[in-house]
Amino acid sequence: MKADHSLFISDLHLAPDEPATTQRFLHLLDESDAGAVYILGDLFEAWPGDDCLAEPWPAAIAAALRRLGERGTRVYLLHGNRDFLLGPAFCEAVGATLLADPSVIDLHGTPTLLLHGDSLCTDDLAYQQFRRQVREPAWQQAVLARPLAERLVMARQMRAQSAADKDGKDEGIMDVNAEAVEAAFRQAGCRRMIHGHTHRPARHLHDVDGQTCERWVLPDWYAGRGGGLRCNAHGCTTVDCHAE
Ligand code: LP5
Ligand code: MN
Repeated sequence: MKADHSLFISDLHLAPDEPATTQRFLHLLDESDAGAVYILGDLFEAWPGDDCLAEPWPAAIAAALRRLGERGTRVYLLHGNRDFLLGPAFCEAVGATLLADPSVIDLHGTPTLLLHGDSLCTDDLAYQQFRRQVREPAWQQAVLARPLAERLVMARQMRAQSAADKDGKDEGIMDVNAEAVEAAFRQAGCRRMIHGHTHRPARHLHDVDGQTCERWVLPDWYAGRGGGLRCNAHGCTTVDCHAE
């Protein structure tokens, strides 16, 4: 019987050339006795399509998540802005359920809104335009029809372009927009939200129409950092997975 708590993580940005981060992630999975693990986007640094599961490294990550499921933990995934091409083959290999972004879940009795977080960064107009394009089914089909090697080159070009664009952006526009946060709370009709993406871990309180709402921002796993959020019927507490 699994413990009655859930674990939330995001922004691991796993990549084969960062084996220490992968090890910390696998260790967290091995140690976890959560009833459910929610991965709220950007599990991978870049996901070029599920056909990369033919390669050993992505297959090993999928297998580790599958073992977690076999030990009785339910696994849920949301797309991030780096792994929006995660598809049915990956979910099937893992035994995971893909959740829409946004989704409201009943988290041990508290309705809770889950998002990756990028949709809340509405001041970043260039990013929102990019997001709309890459979430178009027709764009995704056309891209997935290209050979994997070509997609890997495109992913590198996109990363380079994104890094260059970010250099010229004000830090403020790369954070969530307060009105977008309030609108998301109102639309979901709940008072707790969990998201990642901004790499600014914190617990924020928002006043929405006179009600206090709680917004948890998950940490990224870059540069030896890492962690998540553990929630049960009594509330949520942060989990530290920094390198020792
Ligand atoms: O990711 P990060 O932290 O650097 O910045 C994000 C926003 N950028 C993105 C772009 C992604 O990093 C691109 C990587 C995708 C990898 C997987 C794709 C696999 C597809 C393979 C097949 C094609 O999400 C950044 C935000 C920032 O978060 C903070 O919120 O500001 O937004 C941008 O930088 C948007 C840019 O301004 C515009 C997008 C640049 C990409 C344009 C591609 C052009 C060249 C492509 C050639 C094929
Ligand atoms: Mn992200």
